[in-house]
This record gives sequence, structure tokens and C-alpha cells, in this order.
Amino acid sequence: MEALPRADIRTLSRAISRVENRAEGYQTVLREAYRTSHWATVLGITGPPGAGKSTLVDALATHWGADGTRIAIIAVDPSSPFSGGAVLGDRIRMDKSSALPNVFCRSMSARGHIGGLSEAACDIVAVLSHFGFERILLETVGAGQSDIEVGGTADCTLVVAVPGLGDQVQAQKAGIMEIGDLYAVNKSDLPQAAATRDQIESMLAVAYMGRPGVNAFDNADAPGMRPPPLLTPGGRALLRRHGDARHEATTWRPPVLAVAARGNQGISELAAATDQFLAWSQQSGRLLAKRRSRIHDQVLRLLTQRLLQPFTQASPDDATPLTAWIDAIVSGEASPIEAASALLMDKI
Ligand SMILES: Nc1nc2c(ncn2[C@@H]2O[C@H](COP(=O)(O)OP(=O)(O)OP(=O)(O)O)[C@@H](O)[C@H]2O)c(=O)[nH]1
Ligand SMILES: [Mg+2]
Repeated sequence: MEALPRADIRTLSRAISRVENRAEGYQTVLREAYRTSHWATVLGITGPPGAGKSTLVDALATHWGADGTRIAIIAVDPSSPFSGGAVLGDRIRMDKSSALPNVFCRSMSARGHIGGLSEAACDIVAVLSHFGFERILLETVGAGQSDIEVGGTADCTLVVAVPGLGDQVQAQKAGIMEIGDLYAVNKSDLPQAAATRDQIESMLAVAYMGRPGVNAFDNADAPGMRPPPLLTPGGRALLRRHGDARHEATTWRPPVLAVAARGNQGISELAAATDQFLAWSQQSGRLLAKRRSRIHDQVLRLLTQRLLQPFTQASPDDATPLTAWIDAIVSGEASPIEAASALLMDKI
């Protein structure tokens, strides 16, 4: 795919801003964007502050962008919308890939979205896909609300860890070890990288069997081949996401790769592992399922907003049917369920 002409970049930037701010005309933009004939694959990159996520994104974008593939980088800024552009600029290190004409880079504030970050992210993926982008790299800071919100948008999630820096803390934060499809230990030029890798591997060994990558088990019932029973909700979610050898032909075990983004070490291996996961996701139907679930959530979010609009528009002090019900509940004459049912009947 060729580089996007300059005029198109301006149109794209404007379209994204319009969608992000819900500014005039955004519905027309989205009506067209969602009719895209192809969808970009979204790689989410998360990890603690300063882990080298941006440097890694830059290296991956340079790697994938070398053949002209159209790549979009979105960095989600978790700080307040008032922090200004300079701070945001500092957080983003896209020196190499931004020189490529086919790489588009954009930052996005984690706050200030009417329908929340997930809603905006889902729409922006559609807009970028419509403009012919094939890959989207989405950087978020690990273990925050914005991370969880954006996580649902990614087709593949890469968790970045670093040597030392309180490995235990890294692992435990917001169950970050349960969200990765791949793990990268960045800054592996530093000491203790191997130990960090071992630590992550041993954590994964509790939940996964087989080798890193795609596994095909002929006889999952043979002794030693059964995965340990995963009875926690997180464990069950892993089986759904990466396959259950007892019922499925193939499963995925997240690989843990040592990389040094600044020195461009291990990048092609990481890129290859990512593509292997995406291919497996597609073959096993999970890619489509994820897309469906993203759209499902988006429609529900919009539906909720529309349904609630008549009630949320008024301030709590205005006299409305809702406030009348609140009066009744406060004075012990009704219950919230009765109020909700009555208000709903009234609106339909
Ligand atoms: N030693 C070493 N340092 C690295 C490597 N990769 C990145 N760094 C450095 O780590 C620091 C943070 O890098 P960033 O890419 O900004 O990290 P980040 O995770 O995006 O940071 P935030 O977005 O602020 O959370 C920078 O000084 C990088 O030069 C590496 O492979 N080895
Ligand atoms: Mg960064």
C-alpha cells in the first residue's frame, strides 16, 4: 500500500478529531467508516511507565512499515487533558517510524470522551481501517482504567516488562499477567533480563502447557498433557482466549521474548510471533469473534446512552418523573425497581 497523500492525512486527522470530540458531522464520518471492506488488525501494547513501550512501538512500526504497509500508531495519554501537548510529545518516541510516509502517529487523551475511551477507540479503528491502514499499534500505560478500556479494542495484546524494577509488582498489577497474548522483556541489554523472563515463564506455566506459540495436541487426555484445572474466572477467560486442549485442535501459549527496543534487538522475532498469533486467531475464529464482541459492546454503549438520555439530561434537582419517583423512594413509598419499570413503560 502506498503512502497516504498529504491531503488525505489532513482529512484523516480531521475525521479522527471530529469522531473523538463528537463534533458536527461525526455521524456521517462513521457511517462511511464502518462500511469499510477490510479491518486493520489492532495490536495493543501495554506495560508499566517507562518500560520502553513507545521505543518498541517505533521499532515494530519501522519493521512492518518497511514494505510500505500502512501503519497507524495511537498513544493513549493517561494524564489529564490539561497537561498539554508538550508533555504528551515527550512521552512519544517515534523518531524512526515517523520518518516513513506510510506511518501515521496520533495521540489520544484518556479523558474527555463523552462515551468513554472504548467508544472512541472502537470508532477510530473503523476510521483508520476505512483509510486503508492495515495495522494499528495502540500504546497504553499498564494497570490503569484506560488500559482496561482500550484492551477490549485490541486483536492482540503485548505486555511489556522490564528487568528488575520490582518484578512482583509488575506481575500483580491489575492481573497484567492474565491479559497478554505475548510478553516482551524489553531492555534485555540490562542485567536480570533472564531472571525476569524466567519469572514470567513460571507464572505462565501454571496456566499453560505445551510450547510457546501454537500447539496441536493429539491426545490431550494422556497423562501430563492435561492443563491444570483453571477454576478461577481469570483462568476460564484464558481457556476461552487461548484455547482448551481438551476440546480444541490447537491452543496458544503466549511466548515470552527478550527484546532491546533501543538497540533494535529481537524485533523481527517479536513481529513474527505477533503475526503467528494473529494468524492463529484468524484460523480459530477468534479474530472475528473479538471484532463481533467489540461491535456488540459499542452498540450496547450507544443504546444505553440513547435510552438514558431523557433521564440524564435533566439535573437531579429539576422536577421530572424521575425526581418524583426519587421522592417516593426516599419517603418509603416505592422501590427503585418499581421506579425503573414505570419510567421505562412511560418511554416505550
Ligand atoms: N537500556 C535500554 N533502555 C531502553 C530500551 N528501550 C527503551 N529504553 C529507554 O527507556 C526509556 C523509556 O522509553 P519509552 O519508550 O518512552 O517508554 P514508555 O514505556 O513508552 O514510557 P511511558 O509512555 O512514559 O510509559 C527511554 O529513555 C528509552 O530510551 C532498551 O532496549 N534498553
Ligand atoms: Mg510511551
